[in-house]
Amino acid sequence: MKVYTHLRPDADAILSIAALMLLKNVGVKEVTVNEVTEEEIPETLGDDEYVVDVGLKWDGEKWFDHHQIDSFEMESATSLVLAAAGFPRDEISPYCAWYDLQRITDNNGPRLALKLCCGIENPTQEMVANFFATSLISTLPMLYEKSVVLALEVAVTWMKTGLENVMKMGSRIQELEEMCVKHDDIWVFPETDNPFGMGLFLKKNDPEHVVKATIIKDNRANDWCLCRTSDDSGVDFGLIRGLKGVGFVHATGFLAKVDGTLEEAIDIVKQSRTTQ
Ligand SMILES: [Mn+2]
Repeated sequence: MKVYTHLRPDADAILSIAALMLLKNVGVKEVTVNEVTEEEIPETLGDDEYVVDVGLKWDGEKWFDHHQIDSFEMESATSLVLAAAGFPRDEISPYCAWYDLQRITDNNGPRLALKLCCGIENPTQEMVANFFATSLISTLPMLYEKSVVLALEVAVTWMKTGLENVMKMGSRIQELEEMCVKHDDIWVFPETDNPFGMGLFLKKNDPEHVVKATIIKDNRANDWCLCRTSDDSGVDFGLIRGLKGVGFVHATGFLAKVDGTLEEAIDIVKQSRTTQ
């Protein structure tokens, strides 16, 4: 694989090449990175040739530059490569910590990226966030100065875990969609005891925040696990503490475990409403 990118590649250039490598299953030894000016980019590309983060073109196949896109969405070459492979931003952001940080850093600098992505509230968070941003914007290019192979290896490793989760997420959300039984604003998933993917499932399927609570099977001693969808969903399981069939109730009232039939579990959620 041969990739053309701009001179002195930054984190976006390196990460977009890493994304291409992962998606095309190409190892570091099989990649040649050509640093070029706009004028030096060939007009036509061979079978296994790509242009990232330079070139002012985006065709979703071979050309992945974002500098010509006038958008508040703040695309990056990396996000264009990943989007072309079917990883839209909404699906990537929650599972790849580096994704939004990198994208906004590339467009607006690390200061705004940290503010938007990390919601810094205390010095410890700021320290962690700074470390992360610094490693994004400088470590990858610094590594690159020493060795393109090393920089790409770091980038691929970094990206892999996140994308693996995103990949699992697609089929998981489909599973949840298939098993979801809606009882007005209480949604039940009678065939699973695993909350994996529930957050994104609700984000996609309940954009208006109609759902107050979910019920899945319990993975331990009780029959059902009840969970409110947000702190202000109007449900407080603290209200049903001590009732017949009610086992564990979390101190903050967001989670409860109950015994009995599904109908009884639904009834218990109804009794947990803070506004009747
Ligand atoms: Mn870029």
